[in-house]
Amino acid sequence: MDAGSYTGLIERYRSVLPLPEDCRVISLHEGNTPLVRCLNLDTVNRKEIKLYLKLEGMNPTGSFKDRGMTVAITRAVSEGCHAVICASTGNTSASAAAYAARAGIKAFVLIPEGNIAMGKLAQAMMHGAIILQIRGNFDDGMSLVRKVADETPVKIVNSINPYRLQGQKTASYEIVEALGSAPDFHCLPVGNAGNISAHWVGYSELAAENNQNVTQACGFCNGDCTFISLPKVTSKPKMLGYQASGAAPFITGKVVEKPQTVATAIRIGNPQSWDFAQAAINESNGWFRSFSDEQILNTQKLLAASEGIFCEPASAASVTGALHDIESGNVPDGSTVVCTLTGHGLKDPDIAIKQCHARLETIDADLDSVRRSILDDL
Ligand code: AN7
Repeated sequence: MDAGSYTGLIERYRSVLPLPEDCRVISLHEGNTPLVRCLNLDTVNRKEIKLYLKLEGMNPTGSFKDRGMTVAITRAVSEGCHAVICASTGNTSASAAAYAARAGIKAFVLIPEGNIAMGKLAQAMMHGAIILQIRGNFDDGMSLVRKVADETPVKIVNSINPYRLQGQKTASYEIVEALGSAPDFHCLPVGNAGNISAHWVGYSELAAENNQNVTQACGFCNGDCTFISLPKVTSKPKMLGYQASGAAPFITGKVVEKPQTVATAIRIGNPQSWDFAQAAINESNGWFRSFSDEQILNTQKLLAASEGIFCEPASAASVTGALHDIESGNVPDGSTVVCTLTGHGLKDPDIAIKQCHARLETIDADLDSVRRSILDDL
């Protein structure tokens, strides 16, 4: 470990991660992401809600996937794997490609042709993944990956790989450490349903009776203080999962054959972690809800314009849902709420520019024109 600096979530949370002690850690110093309080949203202030945004877009490849990928790739390498594979709506492929590059192994990624955000495609290409664009959607890709991994020596790094969820649970640990307790509500966008399941694992571990035995490698020092203990947690949040209306199997109660949404990250009709996610909702007394693309994009813009925080469309589903449930009183006044912003806004510049009506004014390059424009707008 580098003296005095954070070196990634495996070093920090080693004692609660299922990895061999002597394994070579594949890390890009993921995790330790900001938890930022909203200051300017009317609904939130009126109802005296403490709303925090967990900025998972600040991970090395710009999404929460890095938490799971560091553990899955570290584990795969420790088992002697030379190649990994995933189906992806984009972020998993970007993360798998980056961590495979770091490890010096091959990554095969299956992505739906024409339905992945430009930034994510650029990442998979730059990191040297072998990219298979399929004439089909994520769910088609997922079922192909399951089949091909049975007959070829490639390790699946989708969230059906249990090490992915183990890594992703560390987001809950960070939130509890930052707040000193669990929030009352935790809101997430739901696609394949791995992340909401992983968060519930994390909160449940922290609230388990024997959690005083859980100690953490601190990650911030060079041996003087190797372990810190976690806050004693007595409660767990209600988990709220939000989907796009055109890709909402948890709302319709059955697989959606042709999922459609502008939030391509969550354009998934057959979530692989269906049962885990449903259990998280049931056990926590939470709920699922869905919102239109228009509502999701409006929230994306609202966050960017009023809080200075730019997330990708799928991520905005969490705040869309939170604001709805706060306004309608399902989330009581005064509650502490965490929304996960799963991916960075820069992942998908096309959608941002297309939906945003910001004025782009072209003027002559002279002082008069600039001055006139400023005075017009002051
Ligand atoms: C930004 O990359 O499934 O419910 O293949 O990229 O755990 O699937 C991405 C999912 C939310 C949904 N927000 O999380 C993939 C992929 C963003 C995402 C989700 C995804 P899960």
